[in-house]
Amino acid sequence: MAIYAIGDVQGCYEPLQRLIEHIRFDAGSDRLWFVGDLVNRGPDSLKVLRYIKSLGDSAVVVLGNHDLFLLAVAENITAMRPEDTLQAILAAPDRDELLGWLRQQRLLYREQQFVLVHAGLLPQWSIDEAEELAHEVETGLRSPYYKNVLLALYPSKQLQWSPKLTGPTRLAAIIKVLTRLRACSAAGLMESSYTGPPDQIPAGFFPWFRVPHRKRDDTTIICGHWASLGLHCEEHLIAIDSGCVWGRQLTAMRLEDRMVFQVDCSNFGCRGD
Ligand SMILES: [Mn+2]
Repeated sequence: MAIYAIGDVQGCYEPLQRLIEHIRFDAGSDRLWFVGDLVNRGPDSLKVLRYIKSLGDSAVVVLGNHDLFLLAVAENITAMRPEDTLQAILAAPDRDELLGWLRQQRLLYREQQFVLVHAGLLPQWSIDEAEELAHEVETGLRSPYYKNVLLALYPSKQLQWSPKLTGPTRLAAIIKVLTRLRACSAAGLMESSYTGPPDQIPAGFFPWFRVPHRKRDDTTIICGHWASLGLHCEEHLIAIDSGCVWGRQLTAMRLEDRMVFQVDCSNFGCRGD
C-alpha cells in the first residue's frame, strides 16, 4: 500500500491518466492525495472531477482556489473570465452530484506526520490551530448556509485573517489563506497579488514557509498552488505544483520514500494561458 501526493491537475485529464499508469496505481490498496485545484484552465475539468469522485475512499482531496471558484460560479456569486474552462461541468447532467461532492471535501487533511493543504499556512498558526480553522470552514461549506461563505469570499481583495473575525467573513479569510497563500509578512499579513517565483517577492514579504519564527513542528506540509515555485522539497515541506496546466509536468510523490513520478504535459493542450 502506497500513498501518492498529486499536484494541481486543473482539468488536465490525459496527463492525470498517464500519471496514474506511470505509478501503477492500485485502487485496491494505494491512495491518492490531491492538493486541490482539480479543475479549471485545462481542457477536461468535467472528466477529472468525475474520475476523482469515482475513486471514492482511494482519493483524499483538499480544495483549491479554482475548486471554490467553481462552487461560486455555479451559484452565480462570481462570473467566469475568458480563460476559465468550467462550462462543461455547469452544463453536465450530473452537475449537482459533482458540485455536492466537491463541497464535502476538506480544506486540510492530516495523517501521520503529514498535512495536506492547497496553498499554505500562516506563520502564526500551529498545525493544531490550522486544523481547527480548516474544520470550521468544512462545517460551513457542508451546511445549508454555504452560499454565505462563498459570498464573503468574492471579492476577497481586502480580506486578511484576524482571530477576531466572526461569521462568513471569518470562514472566507481562512479559505483565502489555505487556498491562496504564497507570500506573507513576518506578522502574517498576506500579500495576495504576488504569483512570481520566491526569490522575487516584494520587500518585507517572505514565502510563507520561510517566515522567520513561524510556528512549526515535525509535520511535513504537502501543498501545491505555486506553479512558479515548482516542485520544491525541503525539510518538512513538499510543494508539488509543477505547472501541468502551463505545459510543464504533473507530479506525484510517493510519500513513503519521496520517490517523484512525473509526466510531461507539453503535448496535451493544457495551457494555463
Ligand atoms: Mn491554486
